[in-house]
Amino acid sequence: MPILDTIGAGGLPCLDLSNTFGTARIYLHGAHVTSWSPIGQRDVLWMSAYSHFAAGKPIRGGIPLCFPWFGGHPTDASKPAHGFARSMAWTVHSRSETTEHTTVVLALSDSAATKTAWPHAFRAELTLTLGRNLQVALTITNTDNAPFSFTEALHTYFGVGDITQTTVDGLKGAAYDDRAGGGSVARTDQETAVTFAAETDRAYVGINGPHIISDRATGRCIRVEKSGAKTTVVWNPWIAKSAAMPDFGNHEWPHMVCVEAANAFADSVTLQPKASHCCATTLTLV
Ligand code: TA6
Repeated sequence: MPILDTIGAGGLPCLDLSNTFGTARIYLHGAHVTSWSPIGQRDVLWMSAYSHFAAGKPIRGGIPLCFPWFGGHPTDASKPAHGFARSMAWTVHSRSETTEHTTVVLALSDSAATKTAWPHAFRAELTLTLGRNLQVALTITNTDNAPFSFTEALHTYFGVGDITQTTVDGLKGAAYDDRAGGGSVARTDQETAVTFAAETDRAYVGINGPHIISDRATGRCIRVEKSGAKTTVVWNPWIAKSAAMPDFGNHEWPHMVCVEAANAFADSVTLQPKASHCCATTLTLV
């Protein structure tokens, strides 16, 4: 089954994967997965109709890669939110196909440009595997001669019929940082499942999942599994925050939810020289 080199939106190069289980698209820009459609199903991932597709700008939707920091830069607000990995050109490292999986690996290494933002030598590999489910894995290797620490996320946007009829489970009893409205309030999740009635921006640390997204408006359920990811972030911008984003349509917020496999806040990762760490998520339509 083919892995086709093609030109996507904005004239950006991408790879289109297809096999008996479905199709997926990944852009070399940001190693950004923008589409996953299991056979006979509509896309599981959400994309804004207003997304940029341009060098240096992140794509809005799909699976943005947040690295080497999650959220705002810890000390320098002039640096890009969620790090630089999602706005840089990656290269194709390898492709492979079996009867069960179609796999591509994209790579990004340190450069003069990355070192101005983050003074460390690293190699990042993004492995996309299309099979009965979708697996996305971000492996970071310390190629420097001193330890470094980073935070990261596979910032997955899921398409839903109506956020007000959508729930996310697997978080009951867990502590989280309520970041809605730009705040930071420590809370404990008392709900059987997260429901949405306003801007929702929650970071749960030390949580393994899995999580089920139940989209009652369409009857769809998506299982989100994580490995090497101790943080789960749940986000919907709601009305005001989405209206403030030029690459996010004013009427798009009811149709998406982010459930992110991450290592952020207290879950930051420290790597010794030559060590590697893999943060992965497996998405399954159930
Ligand atoms: O993961 C949730 C979050 O950190 C929100 O606070 C919001 O900023 C979102 O990421 C999107 O960030 P972006 O830089 O892609 O607009």
